[in-house]
Amino acid sequence: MNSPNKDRRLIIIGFLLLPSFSFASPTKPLITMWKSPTCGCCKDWEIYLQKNGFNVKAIPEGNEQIRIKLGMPIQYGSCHTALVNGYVIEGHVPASEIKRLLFEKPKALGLAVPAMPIGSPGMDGPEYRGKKDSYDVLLISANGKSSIYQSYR
Ligand SMILES: [Cu+2]
Repeated sequence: MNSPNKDRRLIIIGFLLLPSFSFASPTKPLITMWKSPTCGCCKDWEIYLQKNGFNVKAIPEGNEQIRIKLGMPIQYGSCHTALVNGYVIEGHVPASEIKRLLFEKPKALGLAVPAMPIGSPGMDGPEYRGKKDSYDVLLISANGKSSIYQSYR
């Protein structure tokens, strides 16, 4: 017959082991984003990323300085700039292309959706009444050239 002390020990060991099982699931990639503190569509993109498998750290200090620092050319500029696993992500880039980038690991600076196309993630709130602009997700190379990574039209 088990002693109550031994039962208690087994329960404690069980609880100690539990967290290791939950840690076994793949961890979410951390994406750090710089945005203006008053940018609503930036906040919507942040929430969208959290819902789509990312840990998001938002830095509300604006994105113009960091965009220059990270080497993202101004012609691809948008309202927020982010960094994930060493890649620069400019603007309202869909989560699926960020995941594809992290999977394929191309030699590149990162991805950009220039300006703020209506219908892109974070630019798709009720105020836009389902309107969708065509836009391209651009792969930006280290020398600043771009190629189409994915078209949405
Ligand atoms: Cu925006």
